[in-house]
Amino acid sequence: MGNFKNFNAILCLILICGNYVRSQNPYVWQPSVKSTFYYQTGGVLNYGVKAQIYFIDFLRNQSAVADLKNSGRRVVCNFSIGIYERNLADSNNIPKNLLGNSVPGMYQASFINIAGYQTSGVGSVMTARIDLAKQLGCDAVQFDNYDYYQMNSVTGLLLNYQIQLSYFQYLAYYARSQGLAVCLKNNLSQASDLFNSVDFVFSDTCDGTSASCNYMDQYVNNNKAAFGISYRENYLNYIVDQDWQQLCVQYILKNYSWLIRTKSQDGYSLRCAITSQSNQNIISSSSTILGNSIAITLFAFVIIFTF
Ligand SMILES: *[C@@H]1O[C@H](CO)[C@@H](O)[C@H](O)[C@H]1NC(C)=O
Ligand SMILES: *[C@@H]1O[C@H](CO)[C@@H](O)[C@H](O)[C@H]1NC(C)=O
Ligand SMILES: *[C@@H]1O[C@H](CO)[C@@H](O)[C@H](O)[C@H]1NC(C)=O
Ligand SMILES: CC(=O)N[C@H]1CO[C@H](CO)[C@@H](O)[C@@H]1O
Repeated sequence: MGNFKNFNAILCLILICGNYVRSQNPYVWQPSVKSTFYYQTGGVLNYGVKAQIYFIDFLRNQSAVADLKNSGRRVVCNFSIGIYERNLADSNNIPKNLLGNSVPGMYQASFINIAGYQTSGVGSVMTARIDLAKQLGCDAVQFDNYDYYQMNSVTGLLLNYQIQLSYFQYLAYYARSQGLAVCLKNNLSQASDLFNSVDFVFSDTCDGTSASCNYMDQYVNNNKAAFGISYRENYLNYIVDQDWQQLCVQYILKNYSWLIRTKSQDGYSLRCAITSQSNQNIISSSSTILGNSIAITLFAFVIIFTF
């Protein structure tokens, strides 16, 4: 009997059960580890990047989804679930009595009280956004700007770990039931608890030595892709200040998919990647902009990048 059970468990692993454990809908897309991606948070979308996956602000450029899909890209549709932004088509659907303080450094944005999301009206605004993402053809949703449970003095709200976790899980479950994959953005302190609720992970806050990056290891080790960005002050520093190369090597060895870019949306990004050249020890970093290429030797590796 014991053996029979084990046999079933093994069959289950080999066949489909992994998918059932992973999600409510076994047909959601899951990016493979080390997929190439491009991420742009504002400005005019750079449409010409050679990347398998685009992360975009889909509520502000809905036509981009179909255009990117038609060119063979996968599209991750990003939107805020924890802040109110005045200039969106559905902004007025968020009840004003749920707004906390203004978000420092963000134009006309306020924190939303997510406690009671199932009855307060916030949950339904967000599930409607998920419905729109599905209708437009997004492959995945990325929930942004919600990880504030340790910032009650800033938000003016009374949030806690459990409220935030349950809100995310509720929306993730809904997205997957609609056939969309779910990306966890930042907030890596809940990464373990959210592991079964999401399909891949993204961070632009863990940089280099930050211990929070290590939360991503659990994902890659279980075939869930980890994407990230490290920001550098300006483009020239890519060449002058070579610390990004060490970051690249570190992330390549961890099988993360990583970009180094400027904070301003000027389109310059470097991609950390392994070349498929004959020499497997060659590690290269290539920018998302095609053009001239330069090779730099770093340690035992050759770093190649183009811009
Ligand atoms: C996602 O949306 C939020 C809120 O609009 C924004 O701050 C962030 O930069 C966006 N990221 C992308 C990839 O569009
Ligand atoms: C919206 O996306 C299209 C690609 O579909 C792009 O050509 C256009 O520049 C984008 N608009 C903005 C404001 O980014
Ligand atoms: C990275 O992926 C390769 C297979 O592509 C694997 O052999 C290696 O162990 C992985 N490294 C880590 C740190 O997971
Ligand atoms: C608890 C925790 O680690 N929260 C972090 C979530 O991510 C944001 C960045 O998006 C950090 O500022 C928080 O410290």
